[in-house]
Amino acid sequence: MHLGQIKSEGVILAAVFENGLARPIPAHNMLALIRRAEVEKVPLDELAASLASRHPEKLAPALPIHPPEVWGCGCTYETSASFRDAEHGTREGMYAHVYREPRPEIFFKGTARVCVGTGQSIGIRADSQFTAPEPELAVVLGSAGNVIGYTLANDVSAWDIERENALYLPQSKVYDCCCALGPVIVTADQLPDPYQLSMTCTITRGGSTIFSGSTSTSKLHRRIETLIEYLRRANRVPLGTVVLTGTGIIVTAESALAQGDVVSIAVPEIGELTNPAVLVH
Ligand code: DO4
Ligand code: MG
Repeated sequence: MHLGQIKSEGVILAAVFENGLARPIPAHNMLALIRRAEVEKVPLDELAASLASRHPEKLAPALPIHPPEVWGCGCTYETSASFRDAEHGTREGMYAHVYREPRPEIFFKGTARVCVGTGQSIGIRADSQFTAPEPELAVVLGSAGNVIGYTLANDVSAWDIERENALYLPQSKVYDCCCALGPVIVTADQLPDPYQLSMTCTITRGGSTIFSGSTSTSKLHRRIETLIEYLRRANRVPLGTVVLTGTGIIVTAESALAQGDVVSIAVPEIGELTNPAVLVH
């Protein structure tokens, strides 16, 4: 099932998405729906099907969940580790080390405050000259760290700030509109093999494609359950937490995001996450 949220008369509601239409779920946002499914011990898709309106409407998907916490995993694809090491001449090997070691890189990416849904603007820090999209598969967690579903994420990052000094990582990663999620959440039962997904990313500027890249989640160097297990060590993240599993697509410096660029990330089984970029101050 494809679940998400819509905005109706200023109110965010969970919804079931089918054939390009939405069936809103009255009186529940996505967090409330997931919480209720846990409390009542019913499968999320069954609960959603029983509560959803019988009248499909043409409504645009909003941010699919307002996550209490978003965490990012890094250097989970060889391309990301080797690119970052090449960038850091003086700290050669730091990223390759993390790529190889059992403990993954996990960083705090923010809360719902910094998240946007498809169609909404992602941010370019005004003090960054090289901000890049990081297209990633993301998972939504239940209260026991179980995977409820999958969505797409853009871990928008100020790479020049990260490159200047590793201690600046939080500033490169966390700022207004730094995380796009969506368009929908595909429930876990509907995506039995998250390691066989083809992902593409394009950046268009003034209608022309200036970057196009692709990867497959078969190149993800970690098991998703391992990432979750490390995240939850001594850190019981709340229901609805979103975990970004890392980028396998690295954009070129010539394609550094500029105001007005449009980034599209697509996985056929999940949909397309499309966001224009704006400067944030
Ligand atoms: O430390 C760098 C962050 C890495 C990252 O976000 C990624 O590989 O996706
Ligand atoms: Mg990333």
